Amino acid sequence: MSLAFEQTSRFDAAPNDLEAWWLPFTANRAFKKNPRMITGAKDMYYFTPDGKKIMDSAAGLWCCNAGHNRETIVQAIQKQAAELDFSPSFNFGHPTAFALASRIAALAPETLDHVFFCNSGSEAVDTALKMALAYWNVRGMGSKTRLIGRERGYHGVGFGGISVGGIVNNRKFFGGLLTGVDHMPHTYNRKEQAFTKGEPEWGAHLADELERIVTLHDASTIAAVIVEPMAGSTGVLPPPKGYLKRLREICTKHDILLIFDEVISGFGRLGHAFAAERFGVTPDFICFAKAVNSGTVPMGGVIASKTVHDAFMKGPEHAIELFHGYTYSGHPLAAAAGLATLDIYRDEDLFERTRKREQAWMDALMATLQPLPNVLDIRTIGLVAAIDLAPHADGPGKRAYDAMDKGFRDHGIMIRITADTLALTPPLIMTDNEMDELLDKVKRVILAVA
Ligand code: PXG
Repeated sequence: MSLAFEQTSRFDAAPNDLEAWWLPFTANRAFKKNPRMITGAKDMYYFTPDGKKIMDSAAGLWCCNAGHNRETIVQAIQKQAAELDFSPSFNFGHPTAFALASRIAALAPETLDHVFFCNSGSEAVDTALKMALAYWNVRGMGSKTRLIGRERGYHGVGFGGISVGGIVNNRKFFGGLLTGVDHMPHTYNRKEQAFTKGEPEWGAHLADELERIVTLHDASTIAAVIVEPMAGSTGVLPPPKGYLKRLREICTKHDILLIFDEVISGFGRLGHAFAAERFGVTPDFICFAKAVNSGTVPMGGVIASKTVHDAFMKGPEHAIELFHGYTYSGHPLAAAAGLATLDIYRDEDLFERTRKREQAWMDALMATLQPLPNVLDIRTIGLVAAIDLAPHADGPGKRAYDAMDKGFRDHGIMIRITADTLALTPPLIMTDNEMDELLDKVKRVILAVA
């Protein structure tokens, strides 16, 4: 066989062969036997290859907050690709990323004013953890190395993120993880909190567990605490009233940095630019990703406080201050998409709209879904909801898996699942009629798996 022939055949892999792509966080064998394929999207809907319209109740994966294939975002990406496809961000810069950084800093709480770009939520978490460690180093307090996370926390899939995270299956296969990590308890208690709309009354005292951990390890060994202000992936756990304020107080008292992982809660999901604003608590870092450009081009980042940033800005001016960064940090296409997305959020008042419709969403959701069979709890806040279903006799996860599958095949809706929980996080552009349609579809799906 000639080399030329071999090369042609290797580049001509059969387009419909599903074998090669090992899908992430997916039951691959079941998928490949009976795939759920998507070939198009517009606003609140996906389209299948056979032309079926599927309502997106998940904003993709909590990212397409402006809805799908928005014209101005598409155009911005096309224009940027034609003008500047890539430029290095080590030692060089381009105006679009600077403009986006300024816009993001302006949306963040006042003291958070420096934006470091990366390409995903996992990288954002690694970046914030590394910045926290390096900060104490440059301050001459290199003994502060411990990182404190929380049970049921999700901080992506990097080694830093799974170490501080608290989801057992994401940790147990991957060895010893980072050392020097401890975890606070999660804040969920069904007996005390079931069917709460918004922040539960019960649970603020759990923040005091941080005091116990500080007493155990001593503050001189602790660099940072990382939490999702609203735990998302684990099945939506809104923070108990007063909990985050208490965490902030304890961190401040002991000189420990506080990181909010807002990869899900950032950019409007809870009716504000950031959950920090909603809950009136300012961390030292915010991690973001996903909705920064409505999920169109991979992008993540960390917003750091002036205090942290300025601590690094010393030494000779030609010297690198932070030995960290990614080839695609501030990628022109991602940044252009980000600017166009922030324009949509502003021009369509999407954060405020979400804030104003929160009560109606929570009321309609409880009224429609609480009476249904197998519904053990519903948690809801912002434009988010999680519905816990009773596990099927065939084992945990089966009922929710069936709901996801039947939703897609029979009821025209894409539903995100985790264990036996259905998570609803629709694009913020959802109209009132679409909300009714969404709840009606979810109701049908829950009845179909009863
Ligand atoms: N932090 C948080 C709080 C997240 O929710 C990440 C970090 C990691 O982001 P990347 O971009 O590396 O995946 C996430 C991601 C779900 C779901 O349905 C949630 C995520 C990803 C995929 C699915 O709950 N969150």
